[in-house]
Amino acid sequence: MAKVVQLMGHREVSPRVRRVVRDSDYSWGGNTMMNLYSGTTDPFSHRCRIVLYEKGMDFQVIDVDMLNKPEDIAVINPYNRVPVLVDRDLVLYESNIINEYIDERFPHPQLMPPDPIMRARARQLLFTFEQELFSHVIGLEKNLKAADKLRMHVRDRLIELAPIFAKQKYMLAEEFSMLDVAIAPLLWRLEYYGIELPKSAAPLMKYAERIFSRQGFIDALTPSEKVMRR
Ligand SMILES: N[C@@H](CCC(=O)N[C@@H](CS)C(=O)NCC(=O)O)C(=O)O
Repeated sequence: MAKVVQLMGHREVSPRVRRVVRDSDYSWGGNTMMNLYSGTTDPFSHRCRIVLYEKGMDFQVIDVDMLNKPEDIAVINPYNRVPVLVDRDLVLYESNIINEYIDERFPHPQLMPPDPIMRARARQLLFTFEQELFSHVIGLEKNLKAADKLRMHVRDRLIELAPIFAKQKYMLAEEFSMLDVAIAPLLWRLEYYGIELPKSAAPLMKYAERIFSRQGFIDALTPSEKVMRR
C-alpha cells in the first residue's frame, strides 16, 4: 500500500518538521526524530500531540488506524494501546509519562512546575484526573451500556472544578501547565460525548476556550477531532 505523507501547515514559515504520516508503513523508530504513534480521535494521544506542538521541536506524528490496529502496536506497548512514543532506543507508553519525558527533554516552555512540592501536587492532580475523569472517558469512548451514568459522573466532577476558573486563568494559576494539557482533550469532546454542563459551569467553559485558542492546541488537532465541536 502506498505511503501517504502529509506535511502539515506551518512548514513554510518554520524550520520545524511536523510530519503526519497517514496510512503509514509503521517502520518503528527508523529515524532520529521523536515518533508519536497516535490515534486520530484518541483523547490520550491528543494530550501528547498538544505537548509536542506546544514545545515546537521536530517530531513526527504517525496516525494509527484504531479500527484496523497494526499488530506491531502490541510489540512496542505490552498493553497494546496508543499513544506510544519512540525516541531512538526509548519506547514509552502512557500519555502522562510520555508528556513528562518530552517536558524534561525540551524544557521550554516548561509544563511541569519547577518546584518539587508543586510538581508533586501536579502529579497528584494528574492521578486524580485519571481516577475521576479519564477512567470514565474510556467507557464513553466505547459507548458502554452504563454511558449515561458515566456522563453524569464526569459532568458532576467538572462542575466542581468550575469555581477555580472564576479566580485564575489556568488549572495551576496563571500559566498553562501539564494539568491543562491533561484535561483539554476531555473539554474538547464534551459535546461529542453528550455531556452538557449547566450555566454555573460557565467559568470552566471560558477556561476551555482559553486553551482551545492556543496555537499549540489548534495545531495538534487532527481532522477527525476538528469536527467534534461545532
Ligand atoms: N492510560 C493510557 C490510556 C490509553 C488508551 O486507553 N488508549 C486507547 C485509545 S482510547 C487504546 O489504545 N485502546 C486500545 C484499542 O482501542 O484497541 C494513556 O494515558 O495513555
